[in-house]
Amino acid sequence: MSERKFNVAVAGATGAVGGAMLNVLERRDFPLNELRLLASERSVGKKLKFRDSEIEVGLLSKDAFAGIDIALFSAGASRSLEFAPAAVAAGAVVVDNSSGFRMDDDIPLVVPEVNPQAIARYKNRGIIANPNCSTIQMVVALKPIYDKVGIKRIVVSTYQAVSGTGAKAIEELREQVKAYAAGSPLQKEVYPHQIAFNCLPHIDSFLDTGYTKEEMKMVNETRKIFEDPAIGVTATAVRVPVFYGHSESVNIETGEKISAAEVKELLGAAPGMKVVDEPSLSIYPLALDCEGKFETLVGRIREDESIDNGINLWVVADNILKGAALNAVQIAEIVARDYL
Ligand code: NAP
Ligand code: 3JM
Repeated sequence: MSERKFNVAVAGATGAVGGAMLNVLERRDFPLNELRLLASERSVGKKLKFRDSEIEVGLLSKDAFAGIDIALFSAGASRSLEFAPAAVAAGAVVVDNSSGFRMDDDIPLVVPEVNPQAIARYKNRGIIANPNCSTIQMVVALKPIYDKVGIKRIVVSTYQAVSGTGAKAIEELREQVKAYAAGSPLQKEVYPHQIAFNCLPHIDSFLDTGYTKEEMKMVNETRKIFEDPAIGVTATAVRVPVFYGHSESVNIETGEKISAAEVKELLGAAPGMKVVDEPSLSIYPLALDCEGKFETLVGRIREDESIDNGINLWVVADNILKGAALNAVQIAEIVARDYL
């Protein structure tokens, strides 16, 4: 490891993902020289804790990136589209958490456990895209199976935590639960329906096909990451009243037969994965158990007896960590180690 230290900017530092980025940079001891925190004018002057000090938040603007080596963006897609090119022009490599650039042909879409080689293509435009949270944890779990026997089709249903919508949604669930317990009327602003004690089959906006954009992110991003346009993917994305941790029921049709025992062994040895699968002891991955963890948890591994070559999995990860901040910092670590 070289001795070099890097100047890193976090755009969206005051948000749910931005806060987790600070936490991950600290936990992984990223080789930092300067850490620059950026957000909207609402937050300018606010101080955020990092290691033993406090860092003042500056304004996200086109001239905020002078001297920055790596810029981590999590301030929404429109801010990425507006400010990431300016960060690149100032000499930074951008790791973008939004959907703004993910499907651009000349921008790599990267999960380090799955396609780290794609990072080299950042030189096209200076930007590397981080996939959607639901895609990341699914492809981490599927990669070893894909490499061993191929995957023809994926049917996935998600159970997604409110933290995926941001800081305001975390507050909305907390307030609704409190109001319910107090017998007061429940207020809703972030979601179109009450989220407490409910499940909403609606994440991001609806398309004319009847699918949501969130569902199509899983379809299109999975094909791009596996570089396999032929893989069939169909998704149903559901918001559930959980604070942290997305859970997914994943059904796959493989190219060749593979047993549940073989899948368990493969995934047990896979990077970034932890098998949690002792159903007779009521042990399986739980959203509550993944909070704060870097690993993607997998369990309920079993054969789908309704088809010749089918497997069912239950995949759980901290959506703010592996689904966003951790994945972005892992990419930044590779950029710093291998490319700068
Ligand atoms: P959040 O808690 O609502 O935070 C939003 C952040 O963006 C805050 O720091 C906010 O600053 C900043 N921001 C908003 N409008 C801005 C503006 N006009 N100029 C400058 N900064 C602005 O949301 P979050 O959950 O952290 O998510 C942030 C973004 O990350 C999402 O919009 C999404 O694109 C991406 N994301 C990706 C994944 C993934 O799956 N990879 C998951 C979640 C989120 P203020 O505090 O000053 O308002
Ligand atoms: C996760 O631009 C925005 O308002 C951001 C919406 C958003 C996204 C997105 O589309 O970038 C919120 C939460 C994501 C995502 O990861 O795709």
